[in-house]
Amino acid sequence: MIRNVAIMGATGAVGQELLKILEQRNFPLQNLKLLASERSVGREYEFKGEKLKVELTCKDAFKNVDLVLSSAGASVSKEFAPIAVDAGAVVVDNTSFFRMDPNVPLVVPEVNPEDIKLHKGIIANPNCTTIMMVVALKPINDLSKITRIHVATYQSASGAGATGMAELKQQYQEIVEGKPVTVKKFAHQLAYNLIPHIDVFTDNGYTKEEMKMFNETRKIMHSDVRCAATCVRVSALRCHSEAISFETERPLSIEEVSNAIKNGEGLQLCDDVANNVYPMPLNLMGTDDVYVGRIRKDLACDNGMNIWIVGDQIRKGAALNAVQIAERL
Ligand code: A2P
Ligand code: 11C
Repeated sequence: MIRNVAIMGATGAVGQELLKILEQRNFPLQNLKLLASERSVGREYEFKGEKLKVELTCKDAFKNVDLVLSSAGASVSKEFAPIAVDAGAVVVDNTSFFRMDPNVPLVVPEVNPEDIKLHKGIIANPNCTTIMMVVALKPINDLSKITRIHVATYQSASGAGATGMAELKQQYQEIVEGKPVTVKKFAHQLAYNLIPHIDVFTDNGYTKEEMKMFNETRKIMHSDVRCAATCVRVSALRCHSEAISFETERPLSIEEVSNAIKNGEGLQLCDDVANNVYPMPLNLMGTDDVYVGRIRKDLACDNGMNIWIVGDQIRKGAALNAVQIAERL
């Protein structure tokens, strides 16, 4: 029985969304604890009309906590998730640290909810771009096995957290005021730009973000599908977008794919090009589903289709997915 819940990283972009979602979905909890670094201790946030003070993330913070929703970065999870589990809590972890650990289930409730029960204290929440992609591909894979995926992502500043969004806003302000542009969080100026570089580069020339899409997709879908990704940071503020090309074992029609999306869990079909209707980040901030449009045959590949998806990655790509896992616990 979950009574006492802690949000680790409560002051961050995902932490703040967790607070909202727990309230919006009336998550059945008795006590909520907000944890962050010493920088934020004492800061107050409202939850269900009550003011809660941020406390320090430390060893003793997890006494009597039943559930930890954690989003404070990989090194914080590495240190504190095992401590929380030893104290008796289940940890739903938003960071990349435990995702590929064979003892840790990696879960998207629309795709592999059955894996939740395999947990030994920690359940990992996948990377946002992977979550959105597998939610969209699940009902298509049920029609015919997907054998190959090429994806290009268009990831907003919010993927880099609250400080990423603040930096993008500051850069536009500085440009308007004719001041030198501050670049701290991203490798280059993001305003007016695209940066084909998210997370660090690995030995094969792909970034870690791109390899997350390869490895996490296989683990979640229980599939040997291969996914080649190019992950790009764009100057949208919030909501990630993805251009996905996939190949299936048998050819699918546009109608079959559209119907699968229309009836799929956590999905909205948004595909009416005659009226310029397709998903866009600007319209979808704060929404819960993954929106799918531009469904068409791949002209360069037999059995191939192309789709365009957009989702609010702070919600479905992170906080909402974590709360949905907790609800199923
Ligand atoms: P704080 O605000 O006190 O720095 P985001 O991903 O939006 O940048 O948010 C990161 C979250 O992780 C924030 O809540 C941040 O708290 C928290 N955090 C960062 N470093 C630590 C740390 N060393 N110990 C605990 N919490 C941390
Ligand atoms: C981004 N996807 O958009 C990243 C943020 O592995 O949880 C989340 C990184 C992760 O920058």
